[in-house]
Amino acid sequence: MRATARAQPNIALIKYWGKSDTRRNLPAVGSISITLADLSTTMCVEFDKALPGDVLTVNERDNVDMLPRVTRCLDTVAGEQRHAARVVSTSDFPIAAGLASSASAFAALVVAADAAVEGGRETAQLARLAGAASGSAARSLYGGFVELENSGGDISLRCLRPAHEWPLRVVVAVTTVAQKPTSSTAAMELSRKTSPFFARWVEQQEHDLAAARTAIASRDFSLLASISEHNCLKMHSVMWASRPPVVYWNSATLACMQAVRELQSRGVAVFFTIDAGPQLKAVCETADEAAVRDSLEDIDGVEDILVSGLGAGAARIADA
Ligand code: 2P0
Repeated sequence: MRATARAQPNIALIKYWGKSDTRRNLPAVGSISITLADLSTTMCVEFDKALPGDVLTVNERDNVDMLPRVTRCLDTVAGEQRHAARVVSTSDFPIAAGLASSASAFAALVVAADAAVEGGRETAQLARLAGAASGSAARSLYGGFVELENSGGDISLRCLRPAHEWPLRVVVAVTTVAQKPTSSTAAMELSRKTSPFFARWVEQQEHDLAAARTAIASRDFSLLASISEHNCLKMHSVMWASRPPVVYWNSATLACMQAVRELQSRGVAVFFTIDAGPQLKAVCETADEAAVRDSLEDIDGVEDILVSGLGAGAARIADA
């Protein structure tokens, strides 16, 4: 009753922000993401009848904060009558800092837990279970360019294009690894309840999804760049206009945006996106990776640069 899985975080280009059903954790909008290849979370789940309760270790430390969410997720995969579980999670990148660590963590968790109980579920079912735990996690079950749709009360996912067909690169400028001040879950609810822009955000999402689908189908980098940046800035405008406002950026985030603008004015094929955290993710063509990296790494306040290609979805791996 033990299994290990590995999953990669994903970066949304057309963002999920806001829920239509908080109890079932259903998103108010569809989203499109890219799954990364070179950052990952490895999750080992072992059900053990000798254990008095679930235990969670994250990066070699006991973690009680995330334990209730992990317990709920394990209940949905293995049933509430299951044995308690020993869960060991290891991520090779900063967690809870706007780098989508909950996506890779919950994607890996459902795959490992299902394998540990020999559940034999299809990827689509595993994605629904991961999405119920963390909306963005559903997308990490798939590789490449992934669309998540909220179709009549349930989510469905599909791969729009596998990674090898359009091998873009992602350069992440890490501006702080401090944990974020407001969780995405709380900030989304604040946006829905108080932001005057929230309804317009939801209304316009179908347009942005359609444009991104077209861009991905035709590998049109400039169309993907313009719709992704616009969608990202709209999401942050919704947050900024919430009461109290939710601002995840710092001055280095803005300096990185400016650097991307300068690269673009020199003809470099690059665009930025920013999630619920202060890191800037620059997406570029392979040939431009070095120029993007060189430009971002010298900016004051940039603590680290992570680079990744696009990769595959979550999968079971051999136990350590
Ligand atoms: C996304 N984010 O599409 C958006 C963009 C952050 C900004 O999905 O409440 O951890 O657990 O469903 O998945 C982060 O939110 O939220 C997120 P819950 P999750 O990637």
